[in-house]
Amino acid sequence: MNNKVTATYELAKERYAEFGVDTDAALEKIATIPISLHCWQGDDVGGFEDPDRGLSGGIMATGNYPGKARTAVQLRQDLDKAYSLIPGTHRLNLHAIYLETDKKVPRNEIQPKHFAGWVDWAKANNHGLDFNPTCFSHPLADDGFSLAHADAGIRQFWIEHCIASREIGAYFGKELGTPAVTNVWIPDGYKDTPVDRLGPRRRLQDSLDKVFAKPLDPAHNLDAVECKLFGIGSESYVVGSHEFYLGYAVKNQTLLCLDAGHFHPTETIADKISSVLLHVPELLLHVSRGVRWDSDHVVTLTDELQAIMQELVRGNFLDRVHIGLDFFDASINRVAAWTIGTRNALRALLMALLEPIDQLRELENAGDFTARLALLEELKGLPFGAVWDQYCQQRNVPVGFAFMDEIRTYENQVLSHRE
Ligand code: RNT
Ligand code: ZN
Repeated sequence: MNNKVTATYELAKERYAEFGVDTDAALEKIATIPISLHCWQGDDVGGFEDPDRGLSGGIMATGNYPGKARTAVQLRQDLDKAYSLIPGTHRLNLHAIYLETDKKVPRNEIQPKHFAGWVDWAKANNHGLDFNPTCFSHPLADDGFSLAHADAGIRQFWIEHCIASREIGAYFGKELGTPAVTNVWIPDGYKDTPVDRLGPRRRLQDSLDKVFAKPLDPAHNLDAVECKLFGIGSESYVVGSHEFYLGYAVKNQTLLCLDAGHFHPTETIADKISSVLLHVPELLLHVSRGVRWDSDHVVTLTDELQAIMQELVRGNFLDRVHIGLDFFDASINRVAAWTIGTRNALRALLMALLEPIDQLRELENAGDFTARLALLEELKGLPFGAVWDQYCQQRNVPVGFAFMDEIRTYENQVLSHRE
């Protein structure tokens, strides 16, 4: 135990108390909120289905930092390292291409047994699991279409893959006692201006209706759909746009997935949360960071990230929002990328939990917008870092930059020996 951390925390606690904020209560609360780490940061969205197959579908991991995981055992080892550097107990979000098999299994034939290794690991480590069908990086999606494909046979293949994926989600939920969110994202779209924008959307709607036809117990599986504005090679038209999926989710009462990198560069998802939650039961977030054409940079502690977390806390939405991450950077240590991005998501969440929300609301309701502005700005100067350090110390994970020592040791002892 580092006494300086404790002493600094005690002083910080007093400063927050002056604003009526209970820092101990905030630390208790944050410990109950899981973040779903995305498995695909660990191997540049490669998966184990076909090691030689490149990534396609309008997303791209750039960089060739050494030491990426090539097997499920390595990926779990890397994840264990990352979780050991992140305070709290968190989930894992798997993609279908992360199956474990001896011989090649077609995507429309994947089964729970192909993910049993993940379930054993999740049970042993207290992780909930989430899931995603993989409708990209596959010969039958190489022309840029999957569930909205013009060919009925190809559509059927992807429908079957998505149905099989929901069953795997339900298996996770049943085995682990916490529902899996199974999120459908498809790459479908056109590089250049189409003349028929309606046809592919009709086909997607029809495919999704087939995918979701069988009701599954929400205690085991929750369905989500993810919209996007554009991808690489689908710059002019994406079938599953925001309006498409918002409408679909409202009509069918599925979850909507909002990915922070999937909107116009000046458009943020924070403002969408309260609107959408009036019309759908729950939300999935893909916390990410868009940079120019890329929607998947490592999450940093930006104003946008803080605005998202503030909305979740201020609106009392934490019970209805599943927080997932979505970024992939192959140019830096991948375990560090997970650690930095997740710690930032948690830091922003803790900041939001440390707001004197009742006082801010009173000022707003009284029409005192001057004091509302003044208080919001004052809060930015409070000793947040001392509370965060205390949280890390409480949870036995490295305090502050010390986590980089562990990353470097792991790189020397494990990652640098991989080929
Ligand atoms: C792509 C979507 C999607 C993927 C993952 C790998 O733009 O954000 O969520 O990143 O399914
Ligand atoms: Zn996403």
